[in-house]
Amino acid sequence: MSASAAPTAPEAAGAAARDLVAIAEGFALPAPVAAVEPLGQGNVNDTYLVSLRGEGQPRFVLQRLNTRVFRRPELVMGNISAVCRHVGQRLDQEPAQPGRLAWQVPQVVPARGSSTPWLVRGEAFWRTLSFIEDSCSHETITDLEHAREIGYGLGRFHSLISDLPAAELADTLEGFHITPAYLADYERVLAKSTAGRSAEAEQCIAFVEQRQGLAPVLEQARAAGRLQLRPIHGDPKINNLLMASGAGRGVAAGSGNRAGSGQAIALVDLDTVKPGLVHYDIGDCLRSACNRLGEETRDWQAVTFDLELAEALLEGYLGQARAFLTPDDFAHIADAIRLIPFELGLRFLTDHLAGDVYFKVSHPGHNLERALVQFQLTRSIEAQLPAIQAIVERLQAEVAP
Ligand code: GN1
Ligand code: MG
Repeated sequence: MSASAAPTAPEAAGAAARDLVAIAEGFALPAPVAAVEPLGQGNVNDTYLVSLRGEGQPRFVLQRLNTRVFRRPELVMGNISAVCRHVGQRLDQEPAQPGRLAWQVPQVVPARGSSTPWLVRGEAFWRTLSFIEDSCSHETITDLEHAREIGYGLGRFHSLISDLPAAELADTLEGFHITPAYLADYERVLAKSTAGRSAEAEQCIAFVEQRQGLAPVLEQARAAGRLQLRPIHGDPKINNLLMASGAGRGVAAGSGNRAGSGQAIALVDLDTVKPGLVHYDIGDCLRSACNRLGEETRDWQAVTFDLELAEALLEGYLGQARAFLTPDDFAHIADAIRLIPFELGLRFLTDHLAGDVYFKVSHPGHNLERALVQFQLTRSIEAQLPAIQAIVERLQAEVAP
């Protein structure tokens, strides 16, 4: 192709937008597609919001699954369908929770003229889910009430899937949240990365070195039979919890809150739903919500773990989850709160050293900055570990099952 025949940036963008519309049209949507726009801040998949022509049409979420990460995407879809079906049945059977908006589950959309809910175009694997309207999500926590709702949302989700046998879900991401496996990966990558490393990278390497012994704490408890595999979300970070925006639909009787605004109503991004330990979810939710600066801050030195937010979040969580947690589960919550930010920092650091091959980055050094944030958060958690343990023990005694 001659240089003059190469598409200009706007032409290429226009063609890409038309391609996206054509892909969205490949799903059994109730009306023609009007627009497809980027949605959210995912680090792994590409996500778009699909709007349809005509007034009052629902919107949809179109996603291209990253098949370098999710190597068996059809199994991911199987897990999502199983969980959505199960939660749907549970919701149909249970009475409404007084004062609460109905909990919502995204619906999987079938491909047009196909029995499967996905489309393969070249190398790309696409799927579409319903969009939860009248909701919003946040990158950082707003206040204590928000923290309590985030905890409620995770507890509600866990409680709704607590009677789904883990064996009914496929292991779609082997090694996900298995900290010793991430440590082994890191060591392999580190051994190969000899090129000049920044002072910050060296600081992170030293941080990991001092905490090697921490890595197996949850896996050892699992191997010893103290913790069991259950269905989990896998990625319940703050922006995956949708809060009612108060824009419509009303609220169940008994609420003092007119539109139920701010209530957690859904936990989305279900790609990582699979068997795991609820502790991975608890740790991930707290590391994400109790860092007021958010995981993308560049001001990593200022990062702290906010104990007050943690207490509110755990209170919200245990109000829903208390009934199915065992004493051994409680005994490992503080470990999980410390471990999961360490693990995520390790994953970011490994990716930085490997040349940014897993997480999307917006600039060189992005993964290193993210690692610094998670390690600073881990430091702050370590300094407050006795207080965290005391909160867990108090709530274990106080929150009635
Ligand atoms: C990734 O792509 P996203 O933002 O949903 C990652 C999570 C991390 C998170 C950190 C499959 O999730 O484990 O906690 O980034 N997902 C996968 O922001 O690795
Ligand atoms: Mg995710």
